[in-house]
Amino acid sequence: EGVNPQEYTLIKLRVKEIPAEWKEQLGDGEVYLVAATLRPETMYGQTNCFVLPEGEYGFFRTKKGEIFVCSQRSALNMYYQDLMEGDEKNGPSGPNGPTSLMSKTGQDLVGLPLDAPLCQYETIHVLPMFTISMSKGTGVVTSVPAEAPDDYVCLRDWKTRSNWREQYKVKEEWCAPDVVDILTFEDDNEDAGSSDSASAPAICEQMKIGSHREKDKLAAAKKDVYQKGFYSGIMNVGPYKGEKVADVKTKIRDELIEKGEAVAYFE
Ligand code: A2H
Repeated sequence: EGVNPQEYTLIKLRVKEIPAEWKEQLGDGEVYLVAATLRPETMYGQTNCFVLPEGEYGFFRTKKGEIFVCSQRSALNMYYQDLMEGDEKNGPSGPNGPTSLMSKTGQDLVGLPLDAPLCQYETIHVLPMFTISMSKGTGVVTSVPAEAPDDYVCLRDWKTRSNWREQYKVKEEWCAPDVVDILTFEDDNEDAGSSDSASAPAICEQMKIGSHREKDKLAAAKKDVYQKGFYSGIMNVGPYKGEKVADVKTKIRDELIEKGEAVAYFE
């Protein structure tokens, strides 16, 4: 952890149907998987959500009475950032931190139906991603395949690999959403057919990335897509259609937070 904290936006993905056997331990309150992102302006392009199958996820009560699903480590950060309920007793070693109502593995979360803010799909589902780090963000990643190479290749893996689907109990319909093209680019010209030449799918196909486990290739693709998206991207959906990403990114983040659909989070 460096000297300068990184600010993320936590996107609240509401669980639309809570398994009956969880309800007793959870009690009242909406349950949200919370995904850390650096690109809140891309949330129009969400197609699914990712968790680490062997990762451990806690269910933590927030100060507003909601339940956040995330890593223990991020819940402790949220506690210090005054977002979480916790054990108020201050022992000699300080507060004991947030208490988890329940704990599940990522695999247990696979398939949950979610309602995601700004998303063009009414319901999206939780899928596994093998490259998630439990020591970054919340351990939950929301998937925007148009702009994030990892997300594009991982979703493509689940769409195309029936043996993986079988092994991880992933239903084909959960991987069905198509990429939503949320940005266009200043240097696009229609007849050249280059409208998505800067997007993650085009770059991943060009680089022949074979699966989402190819970390080095994905790191290179990511750099490329991010720079183009931020510096020459123009919104192609939503109320800011036609405006530059650089001009609306903060506005879109602030509106999500104001509506209670996201929170600021530092680490
Ligand atoms: B980003 P940085 Cl559209 N493990 O959000 C792996 N990846 C994680 C993670 C974890 N524990 N937590 C967050 N992330 C992802 C959107 C997005 C992101 C777009 C384009 C690029 C992009 C939609 N996914 O990130 O290491 C999240 O994906 C490119 C780096 O802190 C988060 O933002 O820089 C980003 O990585 C944070 O990565």
